[in-house]
Amino acid sequence: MTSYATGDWILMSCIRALFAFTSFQKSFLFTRFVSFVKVCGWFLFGLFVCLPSTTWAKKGDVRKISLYGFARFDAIFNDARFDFAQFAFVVKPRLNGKRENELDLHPRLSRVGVRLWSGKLTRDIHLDGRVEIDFHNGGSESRAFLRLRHVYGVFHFKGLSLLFGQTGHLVAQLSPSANNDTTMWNAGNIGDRAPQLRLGYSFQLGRGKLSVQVASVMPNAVDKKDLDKNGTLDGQDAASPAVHARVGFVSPLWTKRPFRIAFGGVWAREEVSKPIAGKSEFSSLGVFAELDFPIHDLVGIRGEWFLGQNLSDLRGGIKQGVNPVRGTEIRTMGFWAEVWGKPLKWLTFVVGYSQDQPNIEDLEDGNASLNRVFWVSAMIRPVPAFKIALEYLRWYTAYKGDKMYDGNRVNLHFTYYFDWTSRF
Ligand SMILES: [Ca+2]
Ligand SMILES: [Ca+2]
Ligand SMILES: [Ca+2]
Repeated sequence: MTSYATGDWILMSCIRALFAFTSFQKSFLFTRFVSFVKVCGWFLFGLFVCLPSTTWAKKGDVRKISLYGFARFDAIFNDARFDFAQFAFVVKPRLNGKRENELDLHPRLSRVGVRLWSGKLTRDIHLDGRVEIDFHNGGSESRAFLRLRHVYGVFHFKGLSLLFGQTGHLVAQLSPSANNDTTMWNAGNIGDRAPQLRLGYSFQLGRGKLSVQVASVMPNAVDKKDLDKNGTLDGQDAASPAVHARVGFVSPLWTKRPFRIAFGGVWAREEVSKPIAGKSEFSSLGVFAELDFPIHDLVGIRGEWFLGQNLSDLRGGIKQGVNPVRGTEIRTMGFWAEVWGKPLKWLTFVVGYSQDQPNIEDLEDGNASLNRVFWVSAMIRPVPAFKIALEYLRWYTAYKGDKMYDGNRVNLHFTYYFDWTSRF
């Protein structure tokens, strides 16, 4: 305050000295003029003081931003009753033997994302990140709620990386091209999204790159499992994170698209305070494989395979992790595979098959014992900004002690893409 008063006195004296022998000093405008000069003077002084520190603060500031996403509209027709008409996981048993039709129109998969790249924090460390949302989180059909898909930052230090936030599960990262909503989850495709802390190291191996990663993942982020209904997720109750590990290899081939193979494993514990059929602890275990093999620029195959027990939190086992009647984990195995063809630059065809088949001995009558989907899709993208796609899915769900039910699902969707990048 003292330095402000001294500075103010010096400024005032200078102004008075400047106009000491003029009549302007006596005019009514002089006070206003002095106030104006004072404000400008202090503003410039503040700028002068702050500018060097602002320059220092720029270390690690965002240097590049990309705003991306799309507006999308889906029209879906089902000729049988699914668990959800909009986002199907299983075909439901027929009510009174009746086959029912369903129709759904929605824009919920529309997406907005921001990618951020920061300047170097030190000579070797830099930071980047991402926030991405869509609108598939409930609400009415005209007032959808936001859904957080990705929100994370990543430190990079030479080959090392540390990711903190939420993104896709570390294992089983591929997804089929059709059914972009439930992506054949619980029907052969495994791996969703969850909060996590992920450490990775990657290095050059021949012409390709090998990466080794391990992650501490929030358990029950997807299946919300609370078997004893005590209000605490059973993975939270166990007080240990799910551990995911993955080794992946990506290498250029004779094609534009790279070859990719990966193997992963998952381990997690769950605990209940009120025993379920005499058991208080459950474990989740799984092994995973991913393959993306472009045979030619015009054709390729992709797919995944998994085997494990209590995998409902990763979308395996047809939504079934633990059998609450017996207090035992449900074992399951599943896979998906698709062949894609791109005969023209703007045209892609896909044919695929997937299935998830829990061990029938681990199930009770009425539990889903097999969930399988066959799909064909055609995608037309005449310009990068626009895509129209038509998908046909033939779906089968079998129930123990009952029979297998089938359903046909047709999905037409339109997408307008945008992508804008700015550098500072
Ligand atoms: Ca997957
Ligand atoms: Ca619980
Ligand atoms: Ca506990």
